[in-house]
Amino acid sequence: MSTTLKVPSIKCEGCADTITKEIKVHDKNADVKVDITEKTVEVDSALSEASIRQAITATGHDVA
Ligand SMILES: [Cu+2]
Repeated sequence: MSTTLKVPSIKCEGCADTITKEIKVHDKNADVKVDITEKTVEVDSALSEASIRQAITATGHDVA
């Protein structure tokens, strides 16, 4: 299932890496695409949207 979330606090490649790694802690097979310009995170994974939101929030980023 693919979920796209808006994460306005994404500023750089470092943010993208941090978020990608944290999501992969919860699902190592997750396919994560971060668009730094659009500030979106697209996740193809078995994780629920709530779990993905929680993972992103845990990195200190805010999900819109
Ligand atoms: Cu950054």
